[in-house]
Amino acid sequence: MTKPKKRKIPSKSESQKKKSELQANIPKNGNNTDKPDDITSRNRSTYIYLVCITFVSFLFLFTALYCNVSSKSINLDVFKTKNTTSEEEKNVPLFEQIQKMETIHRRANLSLDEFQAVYDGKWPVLITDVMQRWPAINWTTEFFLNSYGEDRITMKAVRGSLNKGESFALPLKLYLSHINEGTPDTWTYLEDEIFLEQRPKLKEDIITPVYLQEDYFQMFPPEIRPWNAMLLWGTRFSRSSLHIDPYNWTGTNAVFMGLKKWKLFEPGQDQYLYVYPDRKSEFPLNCNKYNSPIDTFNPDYKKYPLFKKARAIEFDQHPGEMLIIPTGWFHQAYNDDVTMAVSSQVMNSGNYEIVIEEILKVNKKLKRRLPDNFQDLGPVEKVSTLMRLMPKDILKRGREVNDKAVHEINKIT
Ligand SMILES: O=C(O)CCC(=O)C(=O)O
Repeated sequence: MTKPKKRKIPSKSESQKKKSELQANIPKNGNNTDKPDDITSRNRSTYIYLVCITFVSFLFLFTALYCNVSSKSINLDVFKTKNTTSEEEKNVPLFEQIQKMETIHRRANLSLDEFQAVYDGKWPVLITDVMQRWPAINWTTEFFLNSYGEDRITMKAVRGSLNKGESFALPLKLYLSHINEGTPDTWTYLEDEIFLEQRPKLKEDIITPVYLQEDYFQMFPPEIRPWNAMLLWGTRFSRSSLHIDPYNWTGTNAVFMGLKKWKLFEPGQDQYLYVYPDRKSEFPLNCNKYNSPIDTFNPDYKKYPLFKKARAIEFDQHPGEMLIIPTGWFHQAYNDDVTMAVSSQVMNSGNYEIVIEEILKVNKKLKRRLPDNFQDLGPVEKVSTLMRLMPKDILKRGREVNDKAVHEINKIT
């Protein structure tokens, strides 16, 4: 090992020599006419200047940190919740916990308490240990071909761009015979809301996890209850639009095969997402439709320059993982392989007020029927009151729409 060199301390005479050299170098008639005293006072000014700069830098750093923390105030609040923080999290410094909220969390053994305190309505989460208990985890292409190959499904075929799609109904085996033919410009996507609903035995292969057991949609009459197990089976390159789910519900997505990529946008970024104004879902119990024309996996920045400012959390979802998307988050999925998944939704104590608000924004007749004390009611009473007061014409239209959807699929074209 080489010994570190000792720094040479100049002797007194050497330092005096240096001082006199310095003085000798001061030009007599030049711009610099400082005398030794002036040099000392200039050094003092430099020192004060440096102290000021350091102080201002610290002030700036502190303000930046403070703003960052403030902008995460929702997340901070959840960590204040008593009795819900795991032992592991108690030992992690708060700043690190906030940092962790920048990405998706993969969680196993997540308690219901912690789910409600940390994730529900606040931050997306991938649950990695529930699907393993479902009989559906054994679903394969062969199983579907053998058992349901002749059955008809609905699908979307897209050519050129995300917004140029056409819907078709055809036998599952015909659809699957083209499942490996997706290209970046041409893809097909089986998006069928009623396939599983019409096959209750098959639907039983999916077990509702504890996080989704509270679901006020089950109090809706069947005519207007959203179908709650959409089968999604896409070629490589297939994708959804960028959207918030209807009624602002909490969405779920369980992947059985393939690879799904996601971009999720924390609420408060609508100004960058070019959301279509005034669109409606056309559900019998109607609601606003919050959709964006942007394909976030192939964005057209010329057309949508503000989109550059939007911040997404991006991640892959693998088979056996179930995603829970909080209310109010714009999201888009992209299948990077032939991918099969089932999506669903809940209305629960974490989002029921938002869902009711979305329903009442559009259904004015229902809103006019509400009793004066509606705001004082609890969640279950609120939902049952709404259902009791539901106008008959909405229920009638619900029956018609459901019948039509079933008829369309079974119609040979
Ligand atoms: O997996 C997908 O294609 C996305 C589905 C989705 O976003 C939804 O069901 O709301």
